[in-house]
Amino acid sequence: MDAREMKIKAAEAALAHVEDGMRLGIGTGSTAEEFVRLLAEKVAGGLRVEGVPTSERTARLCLELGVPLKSLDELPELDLTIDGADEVDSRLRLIKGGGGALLREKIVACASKRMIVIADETKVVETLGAFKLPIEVNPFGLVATRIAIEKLATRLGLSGAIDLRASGDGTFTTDGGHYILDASFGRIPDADALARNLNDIPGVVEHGLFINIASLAVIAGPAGARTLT
Ligand code: ABF
Repeated sequence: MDAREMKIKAAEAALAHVEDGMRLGIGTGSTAEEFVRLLAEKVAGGLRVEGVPTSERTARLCLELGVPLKSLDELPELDLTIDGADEVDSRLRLIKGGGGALLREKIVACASKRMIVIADETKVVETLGAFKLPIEVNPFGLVATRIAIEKLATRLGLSGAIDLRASGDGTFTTDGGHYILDASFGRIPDADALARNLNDIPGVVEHGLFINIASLAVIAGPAGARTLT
C-alpha cells in the first residue's frame, strides 16, 4: 500500500462514523482531502451533511466537489470533526499546523462533540516534537513574541531553532492573517506544560499542540487501519 492508499484507508474508516444529518468539521491537508473526496461521493449518493471547513483550501475543494458548507457562525455546534495531524501519541495528543491551518482547526475541533484524527502510521510517535511545532503569532511584536517563546522553552528545558515560516514569495501568512513560528524542539517531554504556558504569551494566537481534543484516531498502515482511543 502506498502513502496515498493509506490516507484513503484512514479516511474510509472515518467516513463510517458519519451519519445522515450530521454537522461536520472538515479538516485540512492531504489526508483530510481524501476524506472530502469520499464524503462528496456519499453526498452525491444522497447523504445529507453540512460541513464547516477548517481552511480556505478545504472550502474550495468542498465547493468544487459539491459538499454543502456553512460557516462556524451559522453552525456553532458540530457533531464531529475529521482532520489529519502531523504527529499523534498514544494519549491522542497531537501536533498539527504543518499545513498552516491550526487556528481554525482547533476552533472547529473544539466546537465539535467529537474529533477523529485520520493519519498513516508514520505520524504515530512515542514522544511529540520530532515534527516542528507550529506556533501561530500576531505579526505585531513578532520579535518580542519569539523571545518570550525562547525564554519559556529554556525554562521548560527545551531547545532548538524557532523559525519564521516562509512561503515562496515571503513570509507565510495564515487564513487569519497571522504568521507561524516553527519550533524545532526535537522532543517535548511535557507537552501539556508547554501547551498551557504558550497560551499565556500574549503574542501567541494559538499553537499546534492539541491536548484532550481528539477522541479517536484512525491510523492506517500497510496491513490496514487500526484505531487509537
Ligand atoms: C492538517 O494537515 C494539519 O493540522 C496537519 O498539519 C496537516 C496534515 O497533513 P497531511 O494529511 O497532508 O499529512 O490536518
